[in-house]
Amino acid sequence: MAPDLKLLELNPPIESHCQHNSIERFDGKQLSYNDFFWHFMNTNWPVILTDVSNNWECRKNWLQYYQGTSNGNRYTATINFNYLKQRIGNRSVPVANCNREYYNSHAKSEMKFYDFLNYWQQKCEREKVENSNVETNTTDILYLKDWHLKAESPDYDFYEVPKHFASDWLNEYLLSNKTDDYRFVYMGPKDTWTPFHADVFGSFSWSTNIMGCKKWLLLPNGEELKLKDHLNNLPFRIDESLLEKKGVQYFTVLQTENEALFVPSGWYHQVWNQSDTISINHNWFNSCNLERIWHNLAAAMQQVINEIEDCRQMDNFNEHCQTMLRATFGLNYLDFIQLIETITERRLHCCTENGNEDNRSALNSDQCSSSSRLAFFNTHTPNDYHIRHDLHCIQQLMKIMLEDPVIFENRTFLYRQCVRLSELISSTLSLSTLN
Ligand SMILES: O=C(O)CCC(=O)C(=O)O
Repeated sequence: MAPDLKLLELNPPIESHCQHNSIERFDGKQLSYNDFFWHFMNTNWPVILTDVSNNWECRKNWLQYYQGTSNGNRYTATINFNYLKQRIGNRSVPVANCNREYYNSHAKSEMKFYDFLNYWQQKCEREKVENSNVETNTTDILYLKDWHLKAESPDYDFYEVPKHFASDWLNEYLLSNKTDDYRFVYMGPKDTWTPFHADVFGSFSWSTNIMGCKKWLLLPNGEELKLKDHLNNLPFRIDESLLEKKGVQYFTVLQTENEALFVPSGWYHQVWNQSDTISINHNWFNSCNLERIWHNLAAAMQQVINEIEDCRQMDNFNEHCQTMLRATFGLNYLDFIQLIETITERRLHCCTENGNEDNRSALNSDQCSSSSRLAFFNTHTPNDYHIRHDLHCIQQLMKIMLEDPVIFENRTFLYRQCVRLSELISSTLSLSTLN
């Protein structure tokens, strides 16, 4: 049976002078997709959404609830270690040691899931014992993070992507290609933490707390530059006193259970788990931060070119640069244009389903054979304005990309792809009504 799709209703922006100066909380059921899109994603400003995970399987089953607590809550949640073991099994999981620094990150290793859970359970039990003599400060503090549980177990529906975060071109592309993904589970005892960083490619991220409390320090774009040392390096860790000393503007967020934080593109942040915490996180981009991603990619390419400038005369210089770019940035020009091509074709297909035969034949035959509506994460479907807006933004991007010296000067496959996509979009749509 076809899934019951929820509409992502996007409307043209209404002229508003939305000036942000704090990070607000909104009820996730009350804030419309349209308002989130224009006021937060499109202005690249953080927001907290409350009550987002009420019906998620992981909230029901990964936790155990006890009635009556000292801090005024009616229920206290603890981790249901037995359920996790039985439902997920004893597979290898990625673990960071938050007490060990390794090349500007935490030392990482693989361990068996049951071993991690046993470590965590014993830590919880030790901490429950009053006046425990066990020294915890100097030992390993293990954080299960960046775990691709959903990709490993695609049939296990332990959460749903909130509608606000459903327009996600990165995972849409990767999942349609059945390759990697940027959907993660994080589980860690109190005092686990993530060092100072901005997210991969300059993507957005969302993080929903299934249990526990995270403290975030978030810096608006560019404020991190005040923290660079004489070698242009950013610090591994920050705290409020450092930020105050350097005159850095920042926000502190305490994210509690059942809340989602939207982290904008390029905002540096550091995160501490204030208590035992489990969260689900995605990295993503879409029409709102597409140009930022492209500019980051082009800047990373320029860095690669500068590094091997003295080899410019060698054969296939550009290909070598692209290989290095993929190794350092995680994406190169070819990967990016392939992603944009997939996103474009999936949207053009919706526009041409009953229409233009010429464009239909120019599209990938797989896309054309499907008569289903475009659905994000099998749940959310964009309205027509949304589809046209996405295409319009891609067309704007193609203009920018065609001016990039690497693409313009080489006039190779990449150049032809940009022209092709731009022409396909133009001939399919009358875009004059879009702002
Ligand atoms: O929760 C954490 O430890 C880190 C999360 C994070 O950095 C992110 O979602 O961007």
